[in-house]
Formats: sequence, structure tokens, C-alpha cells
Amino acid sequence: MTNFVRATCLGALLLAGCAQACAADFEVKALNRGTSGAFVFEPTFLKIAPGDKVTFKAVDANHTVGTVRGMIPAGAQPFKSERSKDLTVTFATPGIYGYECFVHIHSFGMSGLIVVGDDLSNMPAAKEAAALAPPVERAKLEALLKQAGG
Ligand SMILES: [Cu+2]
Repeated sequence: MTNFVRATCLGALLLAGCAQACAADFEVKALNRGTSGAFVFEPTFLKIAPGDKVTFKAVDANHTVGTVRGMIPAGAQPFKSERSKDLTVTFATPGIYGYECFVHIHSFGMSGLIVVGDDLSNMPAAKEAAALAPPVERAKLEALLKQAGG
């Protein structure tokens, strides 16, 4: 093994080690009653770094969590949980992610927003997606997008 290859391998190892050691884990709870009202995700708004993980905890039964159509960055994978099941998502791609509970979007607008890193370039698309949501959810998503800087 040449010194160059050795150094390259060591660098890659350090980077990989940092990506794992430096990534943070967050938790978002699906609740029938939260501090901000009935049928909510808490915290509703999260700002995280690329590579961080979020576990959506089905604290109360009968909720789901899934990405809002059109409200994730280009190249990111949509996600969707089973009803009443926890789901852990690693957010690798920077940008704005809207998510919702499919059971309670109409009656309660049960939704939330995660901003990964500092890339807000999908804000216009996110606003368009919010405009298509049912009225209660639309109001909530629009307020969250404002909070994100839109
Ligand atoms: Cu729900």
C-alpha cells in the first residue's frame, strides 16, 4: 500500500466516522393531545443538519406519517409509515420537507415541517404544494413555511 492510498483510506475512514458520530437523532411525537392542540406532531417544526435522523413516534394510536406530495427537495425519497407504527428517517438531502398524518389532514390539519441544512431552494414548490392541501392543513403548512423563512 502506497502512502497516498494509506492517507486516502485514513481520510475516508475519518469522514465516515464523523458522519456517524456527528449526526444527531431527533424525535417527533404523534399525539392525540399536545401543547398546541388536538391531533398534532410535536415538535411541529424542526431544523436539523444533513445526515440527522428523525424518529416519528406513534405515541398515540391510529396516526400515520408521510411526506406531503410535492413538499420534499428534488432527489429526496418520499416516506410513509404504517398506521400506529414508528418510523425512523435519515435526512440526507438538504431542503424543506413537509409531512402529514393521512388520517387527520382534513379534520385537524395534522402536519409538520422539517428543514434540513440551509438550502431553501424548494420553498416555491413547497408553497405550491401547501396551497393544494385541505384548508386546515394549508393554514398550518403556510405558517410553518413562514417560520422556515418563506
Ligand atoms: Cu393523525
